[in-house]
Amino acid sequence: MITLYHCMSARSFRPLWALEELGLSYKLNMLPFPPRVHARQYLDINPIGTVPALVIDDILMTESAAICQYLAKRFGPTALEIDPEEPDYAKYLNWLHYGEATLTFPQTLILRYGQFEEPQRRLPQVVEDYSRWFLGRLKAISSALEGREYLCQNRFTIADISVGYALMLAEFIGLGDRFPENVMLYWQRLQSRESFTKAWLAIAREVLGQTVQTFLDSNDAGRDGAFCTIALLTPPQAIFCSYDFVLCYIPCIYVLFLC
Ligand SMILES: N[C@@H](CCC(=O)N[C@@H](CS)C(=O)NCC(=O)O)C(=O)O
Repeated sequence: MITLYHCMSARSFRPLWALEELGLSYKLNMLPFPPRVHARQYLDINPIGTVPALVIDDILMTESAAICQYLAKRFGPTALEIDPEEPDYAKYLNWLHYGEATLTFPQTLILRYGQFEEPQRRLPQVVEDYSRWFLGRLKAISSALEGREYLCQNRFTIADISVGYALMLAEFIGLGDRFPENVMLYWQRLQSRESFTKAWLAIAREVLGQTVQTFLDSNDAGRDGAFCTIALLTPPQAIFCSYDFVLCYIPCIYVLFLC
């Protein structure tokens, strides 16, 4: 049994997307953000209180890129990973970790000091500096994509999931219109995958199936913005989620939770 603990828009989207790519069955457990404040019992599962947490065969994993790597290896062989014998193996590992370590971390600073700190603790200079820092690091992605549809070996891999999540978060926080053109096209290509839509539908099912109270309780958006989301998918399935509201639209059904 695989259980994935996830908060809206958090890095746990990476393993969720990988689970859908691999066609595995899993239990998705949505938590209010931040769980260490709003779901104290979660600390019994993951003592550091972060998401993702993936529990499989009594093993706990808490790093989003490592979980993707584990799933691909354990449930492969799959084209989602690159073998050491393939020419792009080193690039693959590099992009897999670049997505988290280089592209996601600066965004947590942007969110924290731009939106979630008390107004008197906000630091516009940090927001500006780390926005530029992030956009500067995107240049490597832009170069890597020249003449390619995906980052390595001309096929979609979990390295694209890792970087794709960082692009999703960047779009949510308003940096999307500053992506280089080929990065934007790449991001659109990633979103058009069936697994991406299925991941969002899994979230929608879980949100619709659980008590609204969980979301009503979570009104502080945490410190790194995992609950701050505006996600728009191609109709007919679209989900808009935000700090202020969660709106899920599944064909012909609108549900509005006011938080
Ligand atoms: N490097 C970890 C970072 C995990 C992490 O910090 N997750 C954030 C959400 S995106 C979190 O759970 N924050 C809540 C907290 O710090 O209490 C990963 O890639 O999974």
